[in-house]
Amino acid sequence: MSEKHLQTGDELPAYGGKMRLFAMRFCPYAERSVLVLNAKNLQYDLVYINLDQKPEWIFNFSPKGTVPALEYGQGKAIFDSNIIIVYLDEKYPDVPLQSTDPLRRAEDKMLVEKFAGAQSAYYTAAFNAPALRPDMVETYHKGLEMLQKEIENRGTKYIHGNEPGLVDYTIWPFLERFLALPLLGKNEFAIEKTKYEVLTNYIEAMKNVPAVKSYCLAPETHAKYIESRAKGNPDYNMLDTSAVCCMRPRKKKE
Ligand SMILES: N[C@@H](CCC(=O)N[C@@H](CS)C(=O)NCC(=O)O)C(=O)O
Repeated sequence: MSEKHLQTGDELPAYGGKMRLFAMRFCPYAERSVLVLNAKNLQYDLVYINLDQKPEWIFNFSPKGTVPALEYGQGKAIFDSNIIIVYLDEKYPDVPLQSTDPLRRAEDKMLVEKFAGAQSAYYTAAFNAPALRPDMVETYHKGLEMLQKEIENRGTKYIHGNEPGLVDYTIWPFLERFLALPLLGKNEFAIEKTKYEVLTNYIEAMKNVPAVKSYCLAPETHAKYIESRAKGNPDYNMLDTSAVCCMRPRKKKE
């Protein structure tokens, strides 16, 4: 498994007999799939794609050339993070990640929907700062307040329950990236402990979930990637080849 992002002209690696996830290391949607694969202890290969110079073959797996796409059997794939994670949960039920109660599943989906405004505000702040308006910052905080309230009301450690579920793995990749915004001078996006105590505890708990810990990146690392993308030159290959399992960026050897 290489951290290098394959690009136009690069060959599709030989199929190794395991499921393959086509991803981009900094994509929050791809991260959802990685977390669910990890949570279910499934064997898989990861193939990273340069999204600015896409290899031709990505379109065989994902018609729009977006990631994530999951090759579940040789040459056969599904795409879109929400489709992939529900597929994985239903196909591999040993570690169930959704409630058995249809109403709770509906509530989880509504929660993700209500959180979408915060995600959009994040994208504008990170990648299109001149377009950022005060109402977007408000929407961002409304999303965080809603999430905090939901965690409080449910009274469980994670949103799903006493273990994380699909709803947690769907939202987490964005929370992970939100923590980078103050490092980019966007202090109005800080998740202050005084206001967000329950949410902050939740964030700390999520960082320690094994499925998350092995893939999550430090805010400094996200900030560095965001800066490169905002400047129009995303540095897809900025991580050390093996720098996948750390909360902190690796110190370069002097
Ligand atoms: N709704 C999709 C969104 C996926 C998405 O937008 N992925 C981005 C990377 S984070 C992508 O592939 N961008 C390349 C493109 O749009 O051409 C999902 O949930 O999987």
